[in-house]
This record gives sequence, structure tokens and C-alpha cells, in this order.
Amino acid sequence: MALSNEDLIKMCRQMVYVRKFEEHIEEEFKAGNIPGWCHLGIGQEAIQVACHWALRKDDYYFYDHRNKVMTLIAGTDPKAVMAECFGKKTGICKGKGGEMHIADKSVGNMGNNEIQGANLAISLGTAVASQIRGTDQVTAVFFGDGTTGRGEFHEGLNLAAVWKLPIVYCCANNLYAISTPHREAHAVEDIADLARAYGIPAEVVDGNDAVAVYEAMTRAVQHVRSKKGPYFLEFKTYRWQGHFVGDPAANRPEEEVAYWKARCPIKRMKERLISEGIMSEADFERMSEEVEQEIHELIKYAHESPEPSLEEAVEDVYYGLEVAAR
Ligand SMILES: Cc1ncc(C[n+]2csc(CCOP(=O)(O)OP(=O)(O)O)c2C)c(N)n1
Ligand SMILES: [Mg+2]
Repeated sequence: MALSNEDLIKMCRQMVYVRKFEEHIEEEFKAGNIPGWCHLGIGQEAIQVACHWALRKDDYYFYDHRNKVMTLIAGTDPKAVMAECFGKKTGICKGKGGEMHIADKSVGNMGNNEIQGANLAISLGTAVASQIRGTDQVTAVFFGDGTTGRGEFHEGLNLAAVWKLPIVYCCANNLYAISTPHREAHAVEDIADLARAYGIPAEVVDGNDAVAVYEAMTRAVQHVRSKKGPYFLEFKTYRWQGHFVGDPAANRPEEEVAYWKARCPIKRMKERLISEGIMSEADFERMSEEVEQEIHELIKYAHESPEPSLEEAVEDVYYGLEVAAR
């Protein structure tokens, strides 16, 4: 499907939305209002948004620690996502998941998993299920460059290739795993080469160009949905900040950060829309202000939401077991 002007504007708005969502989370985290850790994907919005445009509502999604905002694009109620980040009772996981472990089966989000590589194994399950049931549902797995050093990555890809499973692998190569540069952890420059070694067709994509991401994802999904087996996309990108909020990322050269900030996915989309006469600078500003207001509402809702009670602490944790909170 070719993207209409309306689609491009909507895609741009979604990127602004997830950026602002995270900027506010950062602010709230620094103010001590969000418990646990905080991992931001600022700089990776093109992947976080555009991949969904090629997927269907009934597909399965497996996200990682960096991608809580993806569930917003999949369709989870933003109020429930914000409240979850705050650990509140009104959160999508009743406050038990927090910013890193959001799951929402109703939109196909099978869980943001923080155990690196776990989703590469677990996602084989939904893919096998689609195969056994004879549906054309696709499983999409999102992970980073560092995760490709895990055993589950290699076991998962091999099995998916041998069994021709309907999986699209989406690797955001943001050049670092915590503070380890990609080039120090991998002997190959392109992770796509690892996938090819398992017999999986793979592409290297500009992960900061939302349209390129969408087009590559469309090719990948078409291949997988037509039961030709898995497909692999490596998105070259960059996260602007350290691994978590509070990590000074002191080992990164300033020029490197500046190089990538100049390639901001939102700036690129905005410039494209303006140069093609689809949107004006004023339209963009108006849209950004509108989004800002919407995020303020979410923050207010999260602040005003109740904390979960102690009695609820073990509810929904152990399946089929009654466990009393002590
Ligand atoms: C099995 C396992 N080992 C180590 C960690 C600690 N850890 C969390 S994120 C991370 C690096 C992930 O890097 P990458 O896959 O490139 O994703 P990015 O954080 O860059 O988005 C590590 C080592 C973990 N969560 N799970
Ligand atoms: Mg990384």
C-alpha cells in the first residue's frame, strides 16, 4: 500500500507523540515519580512507529526494554500505558509491569521482555501456533544489536528458518549494547549477515527514515505472510541517550552524537512533508502543541491514579494459584 499524504502526516504525528511521551517520562522519572529504571528510545521513533504500518491488528508483537511506546502504536490505551510507567493500579498491567514490562494481549503485544534474547525464543511459539492453525498471522520480534550475541538469537533464527516460521525479525542496530560499541562485540558490520548465514533473507535499512522503514517492513511482511518463511530487517539507527536515564554515556564521541542528531527521524519526516508541500512549519508547530496537551492529560491521569494495594501484589502473578500477600 502506498502511503497517502494523510498517512504521512499521521505517521509524523505518531513520531512526535512517542517522542514527547518519552520526554515527559524522563522528566517524571528524574522527579522521582516513576519507580524502577527508565530506558528511552529517543532517536529511534521511525522504527517504533513505521513498522506497525505494515502489520495487522491480529499479528503478534514482541518488544524489548527500549520500546514501551510501541504498544501505543499497536493500540493500547495511552492512559493505561502512562499509568503503568508510574506503577499505578490503573496501568495496563495494574502497575506490576512498570515501564519495562508492558503486555497487552488485546492488541497483540505479547510482552515487552527485558531479558535479552528471551523473546527470540518465546516468539517461536506464536509463529508455530499460526502455522498449526493455518492462519496467515505474522509474528514480529523487536530487539537490539547487543541481543544478537545471545544464544537464543542463534537458536531462534535457525529453528525459524528450518521450520519456515512466519516471523519478521526487526533488529534496531543503535551501535551500542549498554556502553559496548557494536564493532567491539561483533566481527561483522552488518547483523543482517548473521541472518543470511541461517538462510534467512535479510535487508539493511536506514532506520531513521520512516518511509524506508515502512517499505522494507511491507516487503518483509508480504514474504512472511505468504508462508515463505522468516525475514530479517536490520535498521541502522542511534539512541540519543545513555542506556538508561542517569547513564551519562561518557564513552560516546560528541561528533557521533551530533552526526545522528542531525539525522533525527522526526526532523527528516517534517522536512520531507514541508518540501513536498504536504505540511507547513505552522501546521507542524500546531500539531506538536496539540500532542503536548494530550501528553499532559496522561501525566495528570497517572498522577491522580491510585497505587495498587498490598493485597493485589500477588494477584495475576501465579496462574491458577491462590497466594496470600503477607
Ligand atoms: C540475558 C540478559 N543479559 C543482560 C542483560 C542486561 N542488559 C539489559 S539491556 C542490555 C543491552 C541490550 O543492548 P541492545 O540489544 O543493543 O539494545 P539497546 O539497549 O541498545 O536498545 C543488557 C546487556 C539482560 N537484560 N538480559
Ligand atoms: Mg543497541
